Amino acid sequence: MEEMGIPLSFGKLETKQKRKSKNKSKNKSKSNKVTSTQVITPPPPDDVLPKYYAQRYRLWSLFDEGVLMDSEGWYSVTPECIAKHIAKRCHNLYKYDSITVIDCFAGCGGNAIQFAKYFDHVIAIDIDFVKLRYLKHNAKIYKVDNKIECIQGDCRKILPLFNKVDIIFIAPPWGGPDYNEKEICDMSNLGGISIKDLFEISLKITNKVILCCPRNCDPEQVARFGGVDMKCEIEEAIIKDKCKMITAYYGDLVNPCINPIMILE
Ligand code: MGP
Repeated sequence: MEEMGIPLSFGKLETKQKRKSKNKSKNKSKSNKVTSTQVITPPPPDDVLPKYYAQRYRLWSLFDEGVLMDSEGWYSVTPECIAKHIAKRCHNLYKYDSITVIDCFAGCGGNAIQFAKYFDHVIAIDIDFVKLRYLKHNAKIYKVDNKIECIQGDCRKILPLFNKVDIIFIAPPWGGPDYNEKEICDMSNLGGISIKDLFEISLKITNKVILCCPRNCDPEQVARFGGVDMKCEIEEAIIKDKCKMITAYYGDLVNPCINPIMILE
């Protein structure tokens, strides 16, 4: 795949003929003529790291339709194929559409939108009103805005207001793009949010919980969030030979064909 117009191969031996034609094209480019076949990639916005901008179509296949993200969205949105996989996996389990999914840290909508592709009712919670506005806009692009209800506020206060929710999805902030500078990312307290407390609230509503974790998380710590006797399945999401993130499925979302991690004490 070619991203940001970066050539795919480097360091090939140059023949005389090749060099000649290269010089020719060099001279051509001096004339500053833009031909209709040239693709001009706009530069990334100032507050976006180029590595995230280079992945924009991986984050959103409909990026060019006018997807909106704030700077946090750029580095934290789930790549579309991973968000789709998570939603599809849940749908395969239920096999029907009329269930409710809550996305606790919905951001600009990468996961909520994919859930809404498979299920009728998605509740997107975020503390940041601007992110939710972007989410609604992006959901329109993906033609699922009628299935997503946005609630602005702290998910720890909003979750207890629900007693019938089928799936709770938690993709918390991991502490910015530098989360992987440490060997192990401690997930006990993420920017003042205790994941243990969040699980305590969530498990009163449903045992079908999903937690998005950084690839340098501690699987045992992640499994323990579910508590004693709770099954937990750890799934690595790999894109082009690299683990992008880890998804933990709890309770009845665990695939019955695998050996889950069991916390016994
Ligand atoms: P990354 O490791 O920052 O990027 O994030 P990448 O491209 O793997 O860069 P490299 O330098 O490590 O090669 C990988 C993915 O993790 C992002 O695309 C996001 O989907 C997700 N992600 C990153 N952060 C910092 C967060 C976060 O704070 N919260 C959540 N939920 N997801 C995040």
